[in-house]
Amino acid sequence: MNPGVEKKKEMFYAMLRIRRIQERIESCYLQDEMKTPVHLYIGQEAIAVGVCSALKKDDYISSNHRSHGHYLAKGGDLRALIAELHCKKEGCSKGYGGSMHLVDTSIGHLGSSSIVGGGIPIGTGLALASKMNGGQRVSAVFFGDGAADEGVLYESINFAMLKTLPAVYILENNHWSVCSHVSARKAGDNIFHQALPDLLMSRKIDGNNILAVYQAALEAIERARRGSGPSFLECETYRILGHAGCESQDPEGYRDCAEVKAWKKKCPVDNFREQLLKEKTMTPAEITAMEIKIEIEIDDAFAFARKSPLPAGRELENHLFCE
Ligand SMILES: Cc1ncc(C[n+]2csc(CCOP(=O)(O)OP(=O)(O)O)c2C)c(N)n1
Repeated sequence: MNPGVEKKKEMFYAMLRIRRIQERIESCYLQDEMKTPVHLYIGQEAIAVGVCSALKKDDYISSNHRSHGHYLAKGGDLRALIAELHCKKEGCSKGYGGSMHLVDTSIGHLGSSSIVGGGIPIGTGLALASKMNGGQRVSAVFFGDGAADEGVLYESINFAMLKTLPAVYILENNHWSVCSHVSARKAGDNIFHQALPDLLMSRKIDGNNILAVYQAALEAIERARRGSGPSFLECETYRILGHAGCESQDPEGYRDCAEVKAWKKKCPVDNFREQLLKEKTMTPAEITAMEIKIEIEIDDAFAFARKSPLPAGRELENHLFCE
C-alpha cells in the first residue's frame, strides 16, 4: 500500500526530527553535560521510522544500544529522552539508564539493552506474551549485524517459528560492529533468507529507502497480526558517524573514506526530501517550517533537561529487585 500524502509528510518529519536531534546531541557531547555514552543513529533513520509508522501505538518494540531512533519513532517523549541523557530524574528511565537503557511502557517500548543481542529474547518474550493474550499486539525487535552473530538470535527465531509468534525481527545491517566489518564475521548471506516461507517471511531491503522499509514492515506486521507467524527483515544501511560518542572520538582508519562518502550520498533523509519535493508532495516552505518547529522543540528539551534535578542519592536504592 502506497502511503498517502499526509503519511509521507509524517514519515519525513519523523526522520528529519531524529536526524536533527542526533546532530544536536553530537554537537554538544564534548561539553560533558550528558554523562552517558551515546550511539548515534544518523544514517539509519528510515528503518526506525519505516517500521514504527506501520505499527500501532500498543504494539511492542525492543531495542539496542543505538536506541534513540527507535524510542522517538515509536512516540517516546523528547524531553524525557534528553533528560535521560543528562542522567536526570525526569528522564525516561528516571536517570538510572542513560542512552542505552531507554524505556516507555506507555508506548509499548519495553526497553533497550546495552547487551548486544539482549533485546532479541526480550522482544521474543513480548511476542509470546502477546500470543498468550490473543495475539493482537505485534513485537518489533530491532538489532544490528553484530547482534546477528549471537546464538540467541537463532534460538529466538526458531522459537518464534515453532510457536508462530507475532514477531518481526529487524536486522539493521550497517556493515560494522564497532571496528569489525560484516565480511570478517559472516560467511555469505544470512541463513534466514533460505527459511521456508510459511515458517518465516524473509526480505532483504534497502534500509535507506523509507518507503521500501514501510512496505515490508506493513506486510510483516499484517502477517503477524493474522496469526501467520514471524518475519525477518534485513535492512541494509550504514552508520554515518563513529560507533559511539561524537565524530572526533571515532578512531580513524578502520573504514575506507570512499565507503563513508558513497553511503553519505545514499542519505535516507536527503533522498526522501528530494523525492517529496520532486513529486510536489511538499514545498520548500513546508520543509523550512518543519525545520524551525524541530529546532524549537530541541531547544526546549535541552533546557528542560538542564533544569531537571539529579536523582537524590538515596533514590539509588529504589526500583531494585531483591529477594
Ligand atoms: C554481549 C556483548 N558483547 C559485546 C559488547 C560490546 N559492544 C557494544 S556495541 C557492539 C557492536 C554491536 O554491533 P551491532 O549489533 O552491529 O550494532 P551497531 O553498533 O552497528 O548499531 C559491541 C561489540 C556488548 N555490549 N555486549
